[in-house]
Amino acid sequence: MKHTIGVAGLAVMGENLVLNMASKGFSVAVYNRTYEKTERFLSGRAEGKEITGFQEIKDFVQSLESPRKILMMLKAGNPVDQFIEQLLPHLEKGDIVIDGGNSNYHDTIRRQNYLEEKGLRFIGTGVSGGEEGALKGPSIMPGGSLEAWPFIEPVFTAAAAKVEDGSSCCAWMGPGGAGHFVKMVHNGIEYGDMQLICEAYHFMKVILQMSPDEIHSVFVRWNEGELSSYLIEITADITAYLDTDGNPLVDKILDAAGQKGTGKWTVNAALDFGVPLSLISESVFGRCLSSFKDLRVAASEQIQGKVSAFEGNKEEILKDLGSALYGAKIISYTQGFGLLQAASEELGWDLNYADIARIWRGGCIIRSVFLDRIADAYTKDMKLANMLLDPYFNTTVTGAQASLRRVIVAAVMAGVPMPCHSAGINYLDGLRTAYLPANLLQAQRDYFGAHMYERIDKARGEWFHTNWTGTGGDTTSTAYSK
Ligand code: NBP
Repeated sequence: MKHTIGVAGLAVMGENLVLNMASKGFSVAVYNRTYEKTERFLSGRAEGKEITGFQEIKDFVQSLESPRKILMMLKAGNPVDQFIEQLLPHLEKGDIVIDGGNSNYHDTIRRQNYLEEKGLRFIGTGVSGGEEGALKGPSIMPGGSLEAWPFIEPVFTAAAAKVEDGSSCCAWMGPGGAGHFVKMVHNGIEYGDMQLICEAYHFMKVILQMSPDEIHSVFVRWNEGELSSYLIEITADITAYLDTDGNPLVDKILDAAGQKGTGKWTVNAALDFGVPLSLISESVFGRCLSSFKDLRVAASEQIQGKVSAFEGNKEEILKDLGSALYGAKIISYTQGFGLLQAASEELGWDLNYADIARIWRGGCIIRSVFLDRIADAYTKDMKLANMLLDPYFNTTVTGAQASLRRVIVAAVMAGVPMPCHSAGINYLDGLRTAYLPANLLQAQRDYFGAHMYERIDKARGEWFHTNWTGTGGDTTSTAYSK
């Protein structure tokens, strides 16, 4: 009997996805570069299940039903290219190679073209949910060769998380790198959500000087309302977790954040597509700044600044903090979906934003009740120019504005950084401002570089140059709008 699907790469994600697919009734062939890991898996967690291991790539490939479906769960980057080369001699036309790792979408576009030239089909898919998601049901975001999708769909939709209405957290994203791009933006949004939560925690701990128990209770309460989400839930758990000496473990963890790169890619993409992604960018830079621990310790001793406790009404500012967090979260998702929109339009992906919000409701790290609101907004208006123009988000952000301002003012006065909340209000104020001082900026550009400007009393697209000093010539530069 041939196997339905083959999985290459038996680290934490691969192993758990294999067990997940086997539990849904699919027979799975497995391969890992280091064979001892395959043996350990077969005699351990895979024992007694419809899972067969292979030491040779050739045997692994030949054990699969046609067209062959091979899911790579490998370290992103060169290992994926190397493994594709090792697979190629054993594949036949029509076979389907799937990359389920966190690959860069540019690599995915390149790999799809490369494999399609050889008559093969390629899918680049985002898989989110970490170890537990992979085992119990992740959110799956496939894209690439559309003709391959019907062969993969039954396995992926069965393995993906299911939400309350029974729908699967897996949907076809689009051609080329669409799946990995959506996963990348998911991770960027995750960075933003995490930093926003950390800023709220910092505010409670340092400005309001709340005890670990009090902070824990706030996260528990937040998880029962509109902020309810996996990340708030785990934060509640983390803040209650005690070390062996009975003190909160979180207080003993070094404040230097790590990162694997998908946040940085998201920010790079925002720059490439020319869309503001300031909140998520601040979350990436926040991790960078945190990692300069020694420098910060030295600077904390050398640069004087105010860090003081809050003197106003604690109950009220705590209520503001919850509203501010929700408002800033809405702004972060607005920017994230703005990036998806820009990429989709420029690369012709035709992304379905409502589907994206729906498949993020379960399985993945950013899962939350709030995503239903985004799905509703884009279902009502697929061409929504900006999420904040949707009536629900408009009303909610307008309602949260005052809280967001009060919280940021309190943080600035206390000398405690809230870069993501601040980026949020600045974006909002920029967006809802019909006039920005770019008139002066255009004048400066024209002054030193003859870059020309448009005038408010003339039609758009008509360009003017002024000889500001009287000594310049008439030659102008090209007008750039991005
Ligand atoms: P890792 O990212 O740690 O990758 C380890 C796997 O890659 C092992 O099976 C290893 O084989 C294999 N590998 C390497 Br390294 N170089 C190879 C090569 N040249 N040829 C063949 N195989 C090679 O595993 P992971 O944490 O399970 O993640 C898998 C993918 O899923 C990654 O792209 C990751 O970014 C993504 N992802 C991870 C998570 C998570 O929470 N961990 C969540 C979502 C997505 P070996 O055993 O022989 O060394």
